[in-house]
Amino acid sequence: MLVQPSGSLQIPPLSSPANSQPPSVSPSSQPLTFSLVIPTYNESKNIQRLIQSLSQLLDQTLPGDYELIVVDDNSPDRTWEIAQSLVPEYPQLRVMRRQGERGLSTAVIRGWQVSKGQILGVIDGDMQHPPEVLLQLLAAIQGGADLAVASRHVKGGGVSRWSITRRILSRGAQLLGLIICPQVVGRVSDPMSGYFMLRRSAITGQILSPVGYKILLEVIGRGQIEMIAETGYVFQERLEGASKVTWKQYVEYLIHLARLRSRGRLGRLRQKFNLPLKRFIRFGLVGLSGVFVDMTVLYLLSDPSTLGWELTRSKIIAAEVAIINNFLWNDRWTFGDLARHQPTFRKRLKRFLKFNLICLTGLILNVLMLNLLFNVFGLNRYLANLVAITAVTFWNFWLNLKLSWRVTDAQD
Ligand SMILES: Nc1nc2c(ncn2[C@@H]2O[C@H](COP(=O)(O)OP(=O)(O)O)[C@@H](O)[C@H]2O)c(=O)[nH]1
Ligand SMILES: [Mg+2]
Repeated sequence: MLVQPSGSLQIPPLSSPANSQPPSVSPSSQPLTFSLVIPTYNESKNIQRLIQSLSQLLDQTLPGDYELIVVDDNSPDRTWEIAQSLVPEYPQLRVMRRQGERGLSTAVIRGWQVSKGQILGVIDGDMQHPPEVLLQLLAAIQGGADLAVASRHVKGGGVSRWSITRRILSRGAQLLGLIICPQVVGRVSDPMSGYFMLRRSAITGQILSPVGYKILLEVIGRGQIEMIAETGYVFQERLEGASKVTWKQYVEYLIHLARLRSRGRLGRLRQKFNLPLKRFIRFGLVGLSGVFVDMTVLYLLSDPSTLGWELTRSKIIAAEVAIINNFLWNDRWTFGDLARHQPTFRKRLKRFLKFNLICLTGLILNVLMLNLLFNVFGLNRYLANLVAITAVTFWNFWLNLKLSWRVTDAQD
């Protein structure tokens, strides 16, 4: 049984003697190619099947050059004991029974701390992550990626039988993450994934400080990750045991995001104010062109000398034509560099729908603000309108930058 490390959550480099610190680590301290950590809590019914399929796969790809590290938090169902009993049959398996410390993220890090692999990975212990995907992830790292993430949100990915509520909760959490901490959450399509691997050197020496479940956020937030690859996978239904996710994980997720966000604040502020200025000006000019389009269409449809349609109907059409005009220019010009990475029709359509939705919320905000400034604060109506338009332009720009033209730097 592996000895549980203590102290700071830091992954030692392979040459460091700290790595061989636990006396029972292994007979040799030779580095390996790959270490896969399996965090478990009450997975007694799943562990054997998982170890069997992982070993079968890896014995073919990396015979004798990998290790499976089960990190069990002293499960009442004695998962650790069952895992340990499998060691004679699976010599690449190592087991840690953790006591006095609990939690998914720290379990993963403790496992990596005692590992000997140049590539570090994690997979759930409940068979919800299909083992075969492992080989694609490994190949991606060997092909040069620093991080390879199994994703439910790229081609080939999905969830098997999730209720609409669960899907909304999951997407809502992702959206919230994008707003609170876009520089971490926005880098991958599935920031909630618990199935990924990374180059050890990308994270060695960093002091990690995760809260709760989302270890991937921590890796992206604090590691030196340049190239990211993603592979689609379908999140399987649980056949045995039960999920440990409760409302507490949602709260922890928010705390974790806030913590990651507060780092390197100055640098990001600079980025924020320097970089998008050009974009913002373009966005403003495109917005202005939209006003002309809107006016022209409104004239053509509603003026008594032209079609003479009813005003509201004409205005709705005029606004939508202006939105389409703005979207096309923004997609080609303002955010052209970002859009080029995702040129498919589907992605463009998705961007367009998001743009539409954001413009709509902007319009509602505009009307509310105008009313507030005019009726409550007694501002001149045109001045009030100008203030409202300025504020809403910022709102539209920022949300569109973060949501519509957010391009992950991952490659399928
Ligand atoms: N060591 C350890 N593993 C945990 C803990 N909580 C969950 N796990 C394991 O992490 C994996 C994912 O957890 P699960 O509850 O299935 O999450 P879900 O798939 O998102 O519902 C499973 O292998 C769990 O056994 C924990 O506190 N400690
Ligand atoms: Mg699970």
